[in-house]
Amino acid sequence: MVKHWDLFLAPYKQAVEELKVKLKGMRAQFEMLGVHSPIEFVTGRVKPVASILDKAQKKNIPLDKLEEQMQDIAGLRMMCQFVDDIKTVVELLRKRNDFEIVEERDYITQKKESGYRSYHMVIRYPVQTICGEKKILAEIQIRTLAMNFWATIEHSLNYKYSGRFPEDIKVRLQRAAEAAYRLDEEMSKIRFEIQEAQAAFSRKQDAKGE
Ligand code: 0O2
Repeated sequence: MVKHWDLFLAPYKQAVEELKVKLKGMRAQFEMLGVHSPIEFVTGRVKPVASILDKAQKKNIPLDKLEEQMQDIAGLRMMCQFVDDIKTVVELLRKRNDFEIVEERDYITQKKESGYRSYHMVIRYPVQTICGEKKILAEIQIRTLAMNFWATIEHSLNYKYSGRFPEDIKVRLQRAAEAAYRLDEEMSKIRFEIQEAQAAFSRKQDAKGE
């Protein structure tokens, strides 16, 4: 018998799979044109049931209101090399007509107290099912590789300490966030040298037929 959660999560799974193909397709198009891709890689996941229940409890979301009130059951991440690429990706997403943008949260100009930086876009995405169209909410997080490195480490520590970090770890994480910010700044300054080197490298690979 299909379980209740499987039924509930099915459209979210479908949305994540479809959006992964579509967003990865954007990168492939840049590659095909032989120009710098603002998208380095794309990942996606459906929030595990235990995390859904956890978040619902923390944010006082009734289980029968998950569809409207939990925006990141379907989650996509787009990683970029440079901070400026994030803007390009956001613009590209705004131009699409296969979903509607519900909300945008800029944690890059307004970083979170933890040190977290990322650009969040909440979308309403239509999933085609055998019972008709179902619109679900999904969250796209757009961030640099450095932002992603920090967030991934912080997320696993958060899990270990259940969000209650010892003071020294909290301070170190904030310092690490500063370092990630400076790394992004430094990389932006030598962006054109990096891109030239990458273009030369890929031309060489193409010539070798790789
Ligand atoms: P998971 O495991 O990634 O799914 P809130 O959760 O209250 O801060 P809200 O309304 O859910 O806020 O929206 P927000 O902050 O735009 O998006 C929440 C998601 O952003 C989180 O999902 C994380 O993925 C990411 N995020 C937000 N703040 C932080 C942070 O300080 N550190 C890290 N590592 N990630 C963050 P979940 O459900 O927390 O977790």
